[in-house]
Amino acid sequence: MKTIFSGIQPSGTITLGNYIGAMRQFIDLQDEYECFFCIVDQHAITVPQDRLALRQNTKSLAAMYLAIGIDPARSTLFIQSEVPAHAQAGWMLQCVSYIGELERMTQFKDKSEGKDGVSAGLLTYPPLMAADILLYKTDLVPVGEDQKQHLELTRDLADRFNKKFNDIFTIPEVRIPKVGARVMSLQDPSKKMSKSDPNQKSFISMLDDPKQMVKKIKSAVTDSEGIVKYDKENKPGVSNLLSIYSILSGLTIKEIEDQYQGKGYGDFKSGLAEVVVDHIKPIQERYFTLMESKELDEILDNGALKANHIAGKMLKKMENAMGLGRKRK
Ligand code: ATP
Ligand code: LTN
Repeated sequence: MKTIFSGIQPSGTITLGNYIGAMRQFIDLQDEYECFFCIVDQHAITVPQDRLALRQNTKSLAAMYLAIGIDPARSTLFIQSEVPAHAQAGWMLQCVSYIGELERMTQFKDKSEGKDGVSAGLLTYPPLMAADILLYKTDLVPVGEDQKQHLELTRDLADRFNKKFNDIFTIPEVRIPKVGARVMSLQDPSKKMSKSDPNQKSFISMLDDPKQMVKKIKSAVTDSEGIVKYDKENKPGVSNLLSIYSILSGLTIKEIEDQYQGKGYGDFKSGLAEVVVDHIKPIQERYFTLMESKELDEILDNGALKANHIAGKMLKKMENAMGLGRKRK
């Protein structure tokens, strides 16, 4: 069986963008692959986090993974900081990374631009991500469009390590969904929807109450034309809403355009709000039950146990390849 690895940062509440771009694809993949899903809390601390909020977001993300349909009997769900091999392997991969290539990462540029006191961790974020992936001999990494560049770097680092030291890493492939790989902000459709956006109206959180979701959709930026039509260049706001509608309802864009022909954005937005609420409500119900249960800790304990075992073996191979410590089997 081939292996899948993906990670999400507990840097806020999961948005509809994270769900559509990444998490939604995880569910079906569980049938065909051995899957590892990680809560990457060490990546989250590359920007300032409140201690209590980080803990809460970590637990909440674990419950959300399960609520959307991750099955702990088939997939391994764990917290990155509970598997020390990630940070150890991340360090080794930092030592085979070049500063120049890290500075070229657009996520680094976006998150550091105009900021004082940018952490070194923000720059060395990608080799830690490469460690996450490479420790599990991952074949495929399902992510949203914004992570493509990090995946390319991961492949370069794996290849460089294999050639320089020993041929131990599998070179992973990226898997980006055909539709919904980049859900845009509701307030600025030129920017991706992001859970750490300070403007709450720009994203729909998977935990927003239905009234909030309706309100946010109603105030989403569109244009003055009043025609429901997909045109990414000239009508980015409407096109973004159409994509969300299509993905969650299963209708084609054309079917939705036909349905709202001659109607204004008011009707279209009401229809979309209904689709979004109907889709998210059952997920929220499962989420709240899980947050109350003891099951969550047990699942994370088991996940960490399994991940430590597998990652520990690859870490030893890496140390042997680089000559760290004494030779071990
Ligand atoms: P942050 O705002 O803290 O950077 P984020 O919302 O961008 O967080 P991540 O934790 O970095 O989310 O990403 C989790 C997964 O969701 C990744 O696979 C990423 O590609 C995907 N993703 C994030 N935002 C979007 C989006 N707007 N559309 C589609 N996929 C997305
Ligand atoms: N960088 C990713 C989160 C992430 C990840 C990973 C995704 C960390 N490690 C390993 C896939 C595989 C992000 O910001 N979305």
